[in-house]
Amino acid sequence: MQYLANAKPKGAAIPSGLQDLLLAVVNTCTALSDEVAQGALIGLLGSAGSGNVQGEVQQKLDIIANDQLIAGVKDCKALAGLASEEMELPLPVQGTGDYLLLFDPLDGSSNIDVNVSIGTIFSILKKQAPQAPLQTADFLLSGRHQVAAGYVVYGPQTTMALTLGDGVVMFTLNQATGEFVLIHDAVTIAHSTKEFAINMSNMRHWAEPVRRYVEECLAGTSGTRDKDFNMRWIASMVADVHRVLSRGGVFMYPWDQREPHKPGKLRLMYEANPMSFLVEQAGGASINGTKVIMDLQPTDLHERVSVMLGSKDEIDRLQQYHS
Ligand code: P6P
Repeated sequence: MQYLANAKPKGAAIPSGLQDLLLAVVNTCTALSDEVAQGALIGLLGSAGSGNVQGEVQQKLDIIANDQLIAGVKDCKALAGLASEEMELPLPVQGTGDYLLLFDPLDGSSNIDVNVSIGTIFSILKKQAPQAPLQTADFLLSGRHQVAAGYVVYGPQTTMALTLGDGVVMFTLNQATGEFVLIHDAVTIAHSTKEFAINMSNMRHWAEPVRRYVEECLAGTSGTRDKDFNMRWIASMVADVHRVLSRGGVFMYPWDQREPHKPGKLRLMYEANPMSFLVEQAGGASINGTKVIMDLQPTDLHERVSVMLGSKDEIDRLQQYHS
């Protein structure tokens, strides 16, 4: 990808090892795009008949995406190890690698069988103790330690959003050539919005600040807000966040009292942190209600978190309601 060879995030070329790793991820997602597009035609829809560490039923494509990402990156000399939503433990790769790759291989997989957009989310951390043998604790770094993050959404177009810590760029896959073509070189999220995304069926289970915020959105100009709002819920985080990055908005999957012991549904390390990096780099904000998500110190590879992200004015309002 020419972009990776020429880009100079924060004025410096992308280290070659990181370039190689990113290219391996991109190439794997290019192949996945084709498989997702064929779905039933190549027998890839439906459940794999197994469960993952999250206690979720795995779809065939979940496992295929996971296996293909591992195969696609395992020879990268700079990759010390990887962690996946689909695997309980991290996988050591190269003993002397600098980077750690974390991913949700196919987010939104409950949508696979009904032809709704799904996607791959990835986050790259720099290993803090490069020479020591890899252990799970190496991955438990806050989102501030990410050196790169992105997603590829498999939808009407296959589009990738990427940040290397110096803004957000977007590419669309040219299916004819197999190349990702740059379509936005400085993605920004407007500070205000008229659009919010949340699963409304959980309304009676939300905490008061979230309920207050959503009720005010629903009341629009007949309530305390100065505008009417629109609502979206694709139930595929990649697709919902892509809409927020593309035209602003607020995406929320907050804690609720259905499973009060869990801080939220979405995973911190390979869903919330990479999406928060992208959103902050595009001028938005991302909190768990009271705290900035990228400042959270993880204690478990698969820990969950309450997520509210998007247009800064709205996230500031939500944080104020939680304080
Ligand atoms: P619900 C997909 O399974 C996912 O992890 C996210 O991509 C999505 O935002 C959320 O769950 C949807 O959850 O409870 O609305 O089905």
